[in-house]
Amino acid sequence: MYRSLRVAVVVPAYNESRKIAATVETIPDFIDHIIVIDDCSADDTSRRAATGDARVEVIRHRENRGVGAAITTGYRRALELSVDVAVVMAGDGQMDPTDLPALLDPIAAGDAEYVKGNRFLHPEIWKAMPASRIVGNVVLSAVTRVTSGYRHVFDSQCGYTAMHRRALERIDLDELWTRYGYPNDLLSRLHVAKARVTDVRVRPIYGEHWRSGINLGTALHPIPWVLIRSWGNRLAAQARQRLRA
Ligand SMILES: Nc1nc2c(ncn2[C@@H]2O[C@H](COP(=O)(O)OP(=O)(O)O)[C@@H](O)[C@H]2O)c(=O)[nH]1
Ligand SMILES: [Mg+2]
Repeated sequence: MYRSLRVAVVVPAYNESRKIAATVETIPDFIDHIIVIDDCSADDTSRRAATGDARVEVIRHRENRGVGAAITTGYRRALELSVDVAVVMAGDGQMDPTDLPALLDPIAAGDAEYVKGNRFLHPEIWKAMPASRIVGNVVLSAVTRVTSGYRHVFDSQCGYTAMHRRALERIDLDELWTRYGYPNDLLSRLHVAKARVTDVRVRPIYGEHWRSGINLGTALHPIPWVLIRSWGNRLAAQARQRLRA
């Protein structure tokens, strides 16, 4: 429990056998459930995720479906468990568990329904985040302000987030984009659902061995297409809302 909220942490993991146990072990005691989704890894991610901690549950996809699909599976399980908040934390140790209270406080205070990390609010960003990532992220964040409708949010690619069940229930999880680009798509859908969204400062972590499935290739294709699709979907859904009103 965190300030009377029951909280699940959803951990998408794909070939994270080196990092997953350490990620799970650092999740603080006030978290009630840890849902690891092994997205059909070729290594022993599932086995290593089961650290013996009674809060941990490992769900394995029978085929690789992408990070967005893995998070969707975790969100569904969180809804089944009737938690108040579902947090997403990557399985690669790039998110600092000491930032969890910062993510949860605006929800506990009733100020937001979706809180996302913003590494650009942290002074270490310029040293920690590789230059190519900064450039790509600034471009995608600026475009996502337009496509999502949330003009005040930045660092759209930060996957460290917390969502209240009330917002989660208003999103059609079947429709969510399943691969890279999902956080941008989710933001557009949250805007249609009229969710209150806020950014909080989180620490950027790029360890010595960091790697990512995102490269110039994914940044150019398919992410721009996902953004255009999300933008179109949002404008169409909001036009329908206005017609009904
Ligand atoms: N690359 C990749 N990562 C996945 C997939 N499914 C789940 N993930 C997890 O999603 C998280 C974020 O992925 P990552 O490639 O590190 O993205 P980045 O940190 O945003 O650059 C990691 O914990 C991955 O293990 C998948 O199909 N591909
Ligand atoms: Mg990563």
